[in-house]
Amino acid sequence: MSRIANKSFRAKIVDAETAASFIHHGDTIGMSGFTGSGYPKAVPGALAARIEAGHAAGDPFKVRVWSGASTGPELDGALAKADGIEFRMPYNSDPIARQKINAGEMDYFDMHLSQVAPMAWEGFLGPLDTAVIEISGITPEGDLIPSSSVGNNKTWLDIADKVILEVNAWQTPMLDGMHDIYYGTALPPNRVPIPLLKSDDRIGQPHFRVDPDKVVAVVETEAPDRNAPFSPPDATAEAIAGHILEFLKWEARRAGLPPSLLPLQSGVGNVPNAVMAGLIAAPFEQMTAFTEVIQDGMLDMIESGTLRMASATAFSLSPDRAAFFNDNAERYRDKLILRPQDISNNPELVRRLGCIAMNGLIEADIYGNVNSTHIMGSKIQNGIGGSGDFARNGYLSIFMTPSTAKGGAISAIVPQVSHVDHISQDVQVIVTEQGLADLRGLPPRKRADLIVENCAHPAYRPMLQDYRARAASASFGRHAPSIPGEALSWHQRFMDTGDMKA
Ligand code: 0RQ
Repeated sequence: MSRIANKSFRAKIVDAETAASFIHHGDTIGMSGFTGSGYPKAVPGALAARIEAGHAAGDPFKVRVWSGASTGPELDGALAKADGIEFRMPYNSDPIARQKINAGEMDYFDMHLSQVAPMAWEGFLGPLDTAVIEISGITPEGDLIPSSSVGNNKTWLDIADKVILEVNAWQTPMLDGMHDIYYGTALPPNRVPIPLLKSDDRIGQPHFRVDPDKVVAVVETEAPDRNAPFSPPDATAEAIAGHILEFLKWEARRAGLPPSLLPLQSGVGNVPNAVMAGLIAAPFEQMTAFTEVIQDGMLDMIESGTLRMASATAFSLSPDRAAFFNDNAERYRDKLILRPQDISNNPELVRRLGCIAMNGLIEADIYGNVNSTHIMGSKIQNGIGGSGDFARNGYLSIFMTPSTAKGGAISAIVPQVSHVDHISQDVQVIVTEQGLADLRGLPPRKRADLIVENCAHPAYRPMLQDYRARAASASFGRHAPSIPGEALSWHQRFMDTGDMKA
């Protein structure tokens, strides 16, 4: 049965090539997609082919691409490979796009994910020519049933001049009803409180509205999301998860938190997934998540009954779990809510609910500043994503990492971070497989004591102790002692020799 229940939209069905012909050099395109789910799968490839043909004919064809967060190889990968992206925002994990950005061939604007939609509305980012949005169906009334991610789709549909829809029949029809699209946002000075008091509150409607006159093409697809497998937790991930669970149990007793704790936010990746796995056995019950992405670990927590419900903006599942979800979506219908990312990550809501934010990091310094994005200070890995939205505003902000990278050649704890995403005031707890540092209420030198003793790898701990001892007497000031000429020398040494120790 067709997913397009509206006659006038059915009349707009075309192939991907025809749809892509509506996009021109210099256009800005608002793509759907968030952490590899719900991104358009056909039009970007057809656009990449058009761009390649244009380049072959000497035509300088490039577009500006906005999205929710990361997408998939059929979108960022295909367009980057075709040298078709002039500018990209706000989050990317595609390896080809990453290589072009780091080669200085593609502009990239990395920003907090909750701020993208408001900033687009405010007009700072310029006009949006075309929205290309994956949906899972169209109702008889012409409303759009969202797909496996919501991201910025509501905003792109509202502000774009033209709209291209991809209706993906691979997505389970059971998604219908899981979304909560809030249409109450306004710009200052007309903003009002967002009426959400609990993770499971529904404050919007299940479908997107779209002005049918703007819809220039509808493309039918049947293709899976980019679902990446998680590696089973290794000893490092299990140790990190263990420290966090002990800490959460202690914190729950100390602060008299309820058995359901507080709403969880968990970043993407193997380690946060391992923490979720660990929570299944923890003595918490009826927990909720108010987070960005629903990953395998959260589905497992729901299956086990530990997690009552999860609110997010997207799925980020392994292929096995995605297939399982598609086959069993019915039983998750009252347990999952997908919202626009300006709501799922909204600082007002994160602060009100008191989320427990748990995110990965690239490196942290002895004072607790965190670098989540740039390797050696200059090479972007992914982007800040939603980590800042949650870290600054949560009840607790936990950052986790293995204590070393690149087989031990890099320490994740350094004298000074080579790039700052999260200032020390936004970083309350740092965890490695070595241990956990609860930094709340501590001045810089005491923070450094804990981070070096509890989190640094033994191979680097004496080097950090030596740096601190010398900084204690050589520093210009004694509040947060440092030796500026030496603070980044570890990074320079790695770039020169391939090892921070050598
Ligand atoms: O590179 O694959 O080339 O070896 O960085 O590191 O260990 O695989 O860790 O996948 O958990 O990612 C911070 C990037 C961690 C992620 C970050 C190298 C390492 C490897 C990846 P290789 P791992 P993870 C919600 C929250 C920002 C967004 C965010 C991230 C690669 O967590 O993107 O939090 N966070 N969003 O070798 C040099 C170091 C390194 C290092 C790791 N100290 N120096 N290289 N690497 N540490 C989700 C969203 O917002 C969508």
